[in-house]
Amino acid sequence: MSTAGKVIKCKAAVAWEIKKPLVIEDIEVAPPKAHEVRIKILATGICRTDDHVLSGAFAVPLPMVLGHEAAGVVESVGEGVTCVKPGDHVIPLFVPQCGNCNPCKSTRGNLCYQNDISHVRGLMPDGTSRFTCKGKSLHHFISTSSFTEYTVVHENAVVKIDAAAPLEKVCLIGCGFSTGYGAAVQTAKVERGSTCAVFGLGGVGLSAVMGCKAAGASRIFAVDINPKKFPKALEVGATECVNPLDYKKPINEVLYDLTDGEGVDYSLEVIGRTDTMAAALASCHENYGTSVIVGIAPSVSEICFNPLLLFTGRTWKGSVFGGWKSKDAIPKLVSDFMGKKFVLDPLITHTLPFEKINEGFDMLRSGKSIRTILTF
Ligand code: COD
Ligand code: ZN
Repeated sequence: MSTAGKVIKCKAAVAWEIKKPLVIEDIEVAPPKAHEVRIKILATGICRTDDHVLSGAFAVPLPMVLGHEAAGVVESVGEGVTCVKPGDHVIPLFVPQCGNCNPCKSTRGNLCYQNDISHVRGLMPDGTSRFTCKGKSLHHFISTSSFTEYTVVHENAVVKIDAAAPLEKVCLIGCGFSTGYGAAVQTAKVERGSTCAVFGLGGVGLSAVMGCKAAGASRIFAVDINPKKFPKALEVGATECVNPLDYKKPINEVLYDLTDGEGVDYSLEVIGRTDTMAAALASCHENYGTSVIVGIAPSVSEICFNPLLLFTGRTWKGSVFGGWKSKDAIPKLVSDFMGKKFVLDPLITHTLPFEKINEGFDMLRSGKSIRTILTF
């Protein structure tokens, strides 16, 4: 029996409060309105950004259905939707691509004005929610919300992918892989033969290491305070691993020493801390080094740095979703994965049934996992 046009009752992991486990609840998912798409989620990864909400570092309105790194199949579409149809395999886009705003039209940016990241409203573009639980409306998370059996997204925030692609792997192209890999190849524009330092070796940082390698970097320093991350970093392309806790000197001085006083050509901060953002900047070449911020620091924080670091010529940039224009890039990245141009397996350390989502968060927090994929 078709569910199109009807409210679907299903399971979702609801974030009611910060610093509390998610609660698996029965929720109602309304049918998609005009220009919206309802998706049956089949696989979703747990990313640190989801945990930033639960820790309180990333302030958003609650209650909310989190999750933003996912893949699924279209269940039904609202009026006027032409980009996907029921049965299509899709990836939801946490950075939408409307195609009409200045960033979408410019070749220089990818942060579509339809995004719900810069000022999180936690609602569909029309200002309403499609989720309810126990009579209460639940917020959507950064245009996606994937910790649920069914979600509704705007047509600007979903893209069709190759139906042959394994959803439990390519869901990572919806965030972690593309964010890290793109930060290196697109935002930093790492050059062949250059030296790089990647701060933070989670799923996103390891993907940045892969990007540095693919761009032909000759030395890639993998920096983390958890040495258990090092074997994996070496496996995906790092040439040297550095634990800041092994040194008395600040890590930027250590990296200068390791590069004969030059500093690295490119540094990428993939942790989300202001101290490591400043250290990454100070680690790159004084005159032509480029440092890219990939992490988001806690909502209330500010950064203090010596302006001389920039005056002498360094470039400091930020990167959202690896600089990719999401609708254009994701199907191509999926094809590249199918064509074996890069691997995703090293990033996936655990697979769990959706109901065990809180165990997945515990493993991320304890540093045991890189990516846990939840299947439905
Ligand atoms: N020095 C060195 N390494 C550190 C330090 C430190 N002081 N503190 C923590 N680390 C290491 C941890 O041991 C860990 O290995 C790594 O840093 C972080 O990895 P994860 O697994 O916690 O995180 P990821 O890879 O899932 O996500 C990292 C982000 C920076 C992307 C995330 O934290 C973030 O800030 N996201 C917001 C930015 C963004 O683009 N969001 C949109 C969707 S992701
Ligand atoms: Zn993410």
